[in-house]
Amino acid sequence: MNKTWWKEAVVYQVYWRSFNDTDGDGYGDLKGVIEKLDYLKELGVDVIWLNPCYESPDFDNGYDISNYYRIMKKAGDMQTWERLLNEVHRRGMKLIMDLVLNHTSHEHPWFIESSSSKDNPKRDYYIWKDPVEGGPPNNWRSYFEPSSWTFDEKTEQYYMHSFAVEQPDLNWENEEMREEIYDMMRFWLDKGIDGFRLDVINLLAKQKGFPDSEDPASLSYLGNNPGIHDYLKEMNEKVLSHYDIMTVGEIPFVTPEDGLLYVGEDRQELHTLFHFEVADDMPSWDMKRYKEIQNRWYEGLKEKGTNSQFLNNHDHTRQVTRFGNDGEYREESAKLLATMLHTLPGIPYIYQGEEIGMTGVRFDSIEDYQDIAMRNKYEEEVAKGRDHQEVFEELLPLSRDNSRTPMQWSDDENAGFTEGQPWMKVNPNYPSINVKEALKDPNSVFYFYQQLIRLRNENPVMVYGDYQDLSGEDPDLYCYKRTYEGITWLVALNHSDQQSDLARLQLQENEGEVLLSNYSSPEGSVMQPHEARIYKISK
Ligand code: ISL
Repeated sequence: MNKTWWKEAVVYQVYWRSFNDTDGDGYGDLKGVIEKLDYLKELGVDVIWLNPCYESPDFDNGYDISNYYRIMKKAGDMQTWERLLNEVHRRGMKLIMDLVLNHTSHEHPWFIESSSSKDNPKRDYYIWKDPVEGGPPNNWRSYFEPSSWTFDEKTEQYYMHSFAVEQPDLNWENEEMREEIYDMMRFWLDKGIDGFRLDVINLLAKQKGFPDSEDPASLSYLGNNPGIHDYLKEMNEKVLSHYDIMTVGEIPFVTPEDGLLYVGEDRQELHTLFHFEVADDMPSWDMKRYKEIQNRWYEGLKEKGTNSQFLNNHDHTRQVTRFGNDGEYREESAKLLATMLHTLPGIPYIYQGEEIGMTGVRFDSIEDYQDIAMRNKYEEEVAKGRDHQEVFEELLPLSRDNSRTPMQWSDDENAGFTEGQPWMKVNPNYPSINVKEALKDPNSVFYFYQQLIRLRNENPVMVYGDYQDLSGEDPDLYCYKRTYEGITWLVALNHSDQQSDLARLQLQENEGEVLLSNYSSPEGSVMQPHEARIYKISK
């Protein structure tokens, strides 16, 4: 595998609307991101992934774009965005933009024209179908609605939306539309950005003939359809290959074999991907399943493609709550999960607040939750006659709002996020979990992340090393080797609330030097609850 800057990067995801508000409107903004760049530089991250900040009516927090060439007023303006890019580059960091190409907002001029009449020149920029037996063209549901079709009274046809009604899918079979997308991508790349995070990029191609699905709830029929690789090869040939950039595809419903078709270095499509075998399909921690997934993806991509490592983002609740221990061992657990993500094969992603061990929330009422996915699902289930409270309790743990509460900067009001009314309630634990506290405590989760990132910068074994799991079916211990150019590291993780003895794995850890641990005196074979150790075993 050849060496490249993006393989060696640690990426920090800025969900700007919850990051830092400088104008008091209760939403974060781009000026707020600029204000905190020195903080990110101190953490040591290389790349910033900025969630969508293009003009949008904001039904889905910016993932419903109404103008690809303008900045959403809530976030700022183009001049501020350009200052942000310059300030990021001035600090030696890079910026990748989140880009949504599967759908636009229903308020995008293209859709306003397309929906105005059947013979409008832009009609075919979107997916329109006649009713079938007086109803939707097929039985597909969408991520956010019971059906992926909405009837337009004016033109008496249905249009397709893989997500909300307000997010009509683009028709990628239309070459003119594709060329307009490529022009827009060049517009941003020519401004100097360093790449894209491509939203549900494997959904661009639709099943030929739009047949009914045997399992509408699976949604998997929305992705990986014939033609998708043709579109991505064209995008790469016409746009991406002309720039020294990083592209990461958000690619649900794939196994390693399918994933390799998107990110194989011989494929000329994308550089790397997020798969969702954990984030979408493993509701809570399952060590044996996690190891199996990691081992299968390592073998599937080995020497051919690059994976990502993440356990939370703006769509998935905070990892220390969902997959760790956010109570008695919160800091140890946050550090253990970080050690795992930064030493497993793949590019590690840090979601804002993860570096100080921020936790998920449990608000009391559906009124406290803003996310369209949760609100729609709640309405859909209650409409079936189900008990409100039961539905609410069921949706709570995986609600996307869990990870969208404001960044906790200090114990000041609203955690120092805003001087206005925050768009989303702040997690009530902010007085004790915040950046100000973390920067004062040499043993904080923040400084542990800083050490992990520094280790990565200084040791290619973390980036390019082979991987071998040594802990098999052990339900609590996850221990694996990374080897590169004669150097061998052993990572030992005790993901449990009890002590675990490494002796049961017959490892030679006692021959190694402890490079990093989340406990002050890592010694002997007995590991403390949620203890993580990185050993250098041999030159
Ligand atoms: O949110 C999820 C499950 O909780 C994911 O399945 C997510 O909906 C899916 O991965 C697509 O996410 C992306 O596209 C959506 C947008 O709402 C998400 O925020 C974005 O990450 C539509 O653009």
